[in-house]
Amino acid sequence: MKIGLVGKPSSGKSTFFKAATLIDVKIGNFPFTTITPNRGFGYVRVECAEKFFNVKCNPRQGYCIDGNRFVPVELVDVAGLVPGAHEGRGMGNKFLDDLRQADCLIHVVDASGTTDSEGRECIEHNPAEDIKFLEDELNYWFLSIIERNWRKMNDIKCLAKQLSGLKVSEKLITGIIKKLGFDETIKSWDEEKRLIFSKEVRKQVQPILIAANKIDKPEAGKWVDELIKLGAIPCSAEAEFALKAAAKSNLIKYIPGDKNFEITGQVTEKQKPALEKIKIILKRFGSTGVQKIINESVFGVLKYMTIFPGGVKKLSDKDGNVLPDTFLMPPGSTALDFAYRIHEDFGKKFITAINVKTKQRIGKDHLLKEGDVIELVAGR
Ligand SMILES: Nc1nc2c(ncn2[C@@H]2O[C@H](COP(=O)(O)OP(=O)(O)OP(=O)(O)O)[C@@H](O)[C@H]2O)c(=O)[nH]1
Ligand SMILES: [Mg+2]
Repeated sequence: MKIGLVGKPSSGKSTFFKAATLIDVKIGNFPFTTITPNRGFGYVRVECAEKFFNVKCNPRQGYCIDGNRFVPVELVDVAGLVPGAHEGRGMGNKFLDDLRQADCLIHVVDASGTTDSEGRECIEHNPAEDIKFLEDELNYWFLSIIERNWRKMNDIKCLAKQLSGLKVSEKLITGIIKKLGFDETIKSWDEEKRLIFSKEVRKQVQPILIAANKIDKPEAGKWVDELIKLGAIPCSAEAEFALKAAAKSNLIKYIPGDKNFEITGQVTEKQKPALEKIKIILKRFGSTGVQKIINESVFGVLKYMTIFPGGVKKLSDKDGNVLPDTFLMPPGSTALDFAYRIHEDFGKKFITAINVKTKQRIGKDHLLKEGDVIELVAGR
């Protein structure tokens, strides 16, 4: 599972990345602070199966606080994109190749409207305008990949090969052609048709979720409601980072994604007003938004689910770690898919599986659901 952070310069992509991963990356109030991409792990927050079984888990990856399991997802933070990038403006869009493997994109928008379309400080810029331009640039990026070697592209098979780096299959292409009512002889498509096709491919392989960032700035008040209407989730990457840092120094107890925090340490006079300010944001928006956005990408947009391997007799591995693993599985995954995901041998030698929560036997075609704990029974 990989999520890409995109947006114009200075919208707060690296701050979002830092708040999610706690990796100390470069942040700056000038365009193109990030040039080479930052990669790291953020987390989705799910209900841990430890609650159901009344045990305490020992996660091998991620962590668990009070029954809230944090499951790693890879995040990639790239350079800022400006209007006309596909024609080489700004940093161009070649760096988007770093995002080829992303399953979903989070578009970080500066909801305060205090940076222009190129990321320079300004007084008033309507952030809703950024949504359209970014989609356009991404669509043109897809078009450029599709059009590479276009002259040699004879059929759907060739096209699928060209797009395999974007996880585009022949089946997906055929489905899109059917949906658009296009001719299967791709050679006959003119530029307009190629762009329409690119848009649809982009929408299906890299859906976008909009993060309306910097809601802690008073200027955001003017724009945030409109952005929410356009489907954005409000957030303050800066507030999320501040809370995580304070929690790390034992000043507060804060579970990422919560609507509140508790002061547990010696807060200085300087820290007090900053924490008070964050409290107001949490009260108004329900959370800092960062966790909500990562969860929404994985579970809302991509509709993935968290599955725990386990056993009816034993929930631990050979070293005694309780519920050590979690797997994020795509929608429509079956017990057999899960077996293959754990190990090819489990898939090949699948006999049956057991839903550990209900103790019911399930067949290979049984559809899994969020939070399932699955025991696999495989032959030798
Ligand atoms: N008030 C406030 N400022 C923020 C927030 N997120 C980012 N910023 C500020 O916005 C500026 C740009 O932040 P970056 O995270 O470097 O932005 P970026 O999108 O990675 O920028 P490029 O790498 O240049 O594309 C910095 O001055 C940050 O401190 C936020 O949630 N609230
Ligand atoms: Mg950056």
